[in-house]
Amino acid sequence: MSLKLFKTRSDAELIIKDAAKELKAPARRLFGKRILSLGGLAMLSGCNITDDKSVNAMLRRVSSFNDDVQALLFDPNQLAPTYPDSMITRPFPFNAFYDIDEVPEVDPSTYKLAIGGLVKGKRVWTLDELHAMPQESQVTRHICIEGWSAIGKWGGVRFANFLARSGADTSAKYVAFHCADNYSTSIDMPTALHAQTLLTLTYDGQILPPKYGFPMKLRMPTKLGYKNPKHIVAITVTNDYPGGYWENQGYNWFGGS
Ligand SMILES: Nc1nc2c(c(=O)[nH]1)N[C@H]1C(S)=C(S)[C@@H](COP(=O)(O)O)O[C@H]1N2
Ligand SMILES: [Mo]
Repeated sequence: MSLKLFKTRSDAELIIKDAAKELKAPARRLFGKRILSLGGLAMLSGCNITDDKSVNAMLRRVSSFNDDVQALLFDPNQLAPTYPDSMITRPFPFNAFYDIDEVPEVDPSTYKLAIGGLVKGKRVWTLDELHAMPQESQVTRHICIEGWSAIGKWGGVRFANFLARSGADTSAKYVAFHCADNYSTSIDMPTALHAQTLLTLTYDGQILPPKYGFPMKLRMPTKLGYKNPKHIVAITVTNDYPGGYWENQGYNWFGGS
């Protein structure tokens, strides 16, 4: 089985277009209880999905699926596409489980990021400490299963570095996130350690604005939008399945793209 996902930009664009169409259909009808990402399907089937017909054929062919298989197929060395600054979507869309006028206001002077669970090192971080760590930025595509995608530029600390400095047990299964708006999600450790997984503090070169998740958003171009938590206040390293806000309502836990 080969991974031919997002081989070219036009592939990716078609996949996104098709994802918008297919994933609006009731998930139950297509796959039983779980919503699948088309990326996951492509990985499972080894299909090169380039048009509506092949996507539909693939959807028909793949009838069962689970997170373990998807996690197994995740290639930690596979990089998501990056784009030039000129392709950034302006304005970048806002999305949350509430309207934009309800975005939480986090006070930077009192804010602290807690990390707990299977960690032996530093457990509380201030924003200044995070800004003092090596920073990198990337221009990547954010894909929301509600049927839109957009290219944005995020900058911050490589999450693998942050976990190392926190003394996290990287043999643990999960990393869970709790957010200032009570949102939550969780990811597998290989994704947490992926080179493009960033604990971002900036958007387009500026401090992350409230609507995009101030003070921080975990940005993973290998994951669908709902797996990318904004306004993170607490991180837990654990072997107990943590679930998440949308995951507990039936969204696919792996949520890869
Ligand atoms: N804290 C928090 N994080 C969240 C969400 C949310 O409602 N609350 N929504 C998720 C979803 S579904 C998407 S598509 C993206 C939207 O991020 P954006 O507003 O930067 O576009 O945030 C994700 N992270
Ligand atoms: Mo989303």
